[in-house]
Amino acid sequence: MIDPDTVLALDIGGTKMLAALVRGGVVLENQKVPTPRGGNPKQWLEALFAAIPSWQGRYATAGAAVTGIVDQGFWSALNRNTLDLPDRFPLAETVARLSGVPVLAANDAHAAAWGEFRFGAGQNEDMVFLTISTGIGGGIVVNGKPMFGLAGHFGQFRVAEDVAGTLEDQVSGHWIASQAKDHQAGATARDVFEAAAAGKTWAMDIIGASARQTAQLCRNIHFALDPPRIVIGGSIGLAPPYLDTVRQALEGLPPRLTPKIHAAALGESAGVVGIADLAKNHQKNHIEEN
Ligand code: BMX
Repeated sequence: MIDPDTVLALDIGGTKMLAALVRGGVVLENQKVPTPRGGNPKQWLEALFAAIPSWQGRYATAGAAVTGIVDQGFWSALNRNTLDLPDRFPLAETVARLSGVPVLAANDAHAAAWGEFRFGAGQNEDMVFLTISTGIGGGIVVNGKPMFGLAGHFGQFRVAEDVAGTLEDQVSGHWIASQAKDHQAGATARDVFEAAAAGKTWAMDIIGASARQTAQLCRNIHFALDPPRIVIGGSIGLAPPYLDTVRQALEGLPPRLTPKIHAAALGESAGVVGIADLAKNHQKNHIEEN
């Protein structure tokens, strides 16, 4: 028996892929697999569906939240360093074929922003969401509505005319790992946080440099959008002592000019919870329109 309120939610990031059954903002079941470094999106999606065969027939709608830009259901990379995929992959059509139900596709940070707004740290108040993870993603909820398209892609900001690459290439998980190579060969961002927790100064310096850049980004967002709160999530954003370091970098500012930083409440479930709610409402509105 298909429960009309249960949604199959997928979240494909630069490092991991998550599938979940979501109902009313609650994750009923989930499966996590690493995002393959090779292959193509069709193979990644087939691998993800191969991990959830018993879920067929248990959901009425599907949502796909992915790293990259999503326009009318087509998926493209903005930064191939974060995830390399061909332009305009037919994401919604492919997930609809694999799932057998109607699908809504959106950017992963946009979905996570909506999840935190509706069920997490956002408390249904306008907000900006930042995920510091493989890349830097962002979502904006203004007048209670989510923004889509390129909006919120703060990781794609250019740092300066004479600095190649994007802001996320100087801040996020990939950058943190790259800075560690002279200290610990092959270190991942997680290894750097473990080294910092063990008191390694080189690791604490790398994390500090990244967090201070994020603090500057929050100041710029504050001047651009003046949001009541900036909710920060992501594998890097939520790893201690990242947020405390961001807050330290903002100390001493006049209160009105200080961004209000909140830790994301839903952790790695924000994307699947958000895309599930967006997909369910989209389907409901679609039915009401017809
Ligand atoms: C990049 C971009 C964004 C994404 C952000 C976080 C790509 C492939 N992705 O800025 O769309 O939201 O990374 O991605 O261009 P994540 O994989 O770290 O969640």
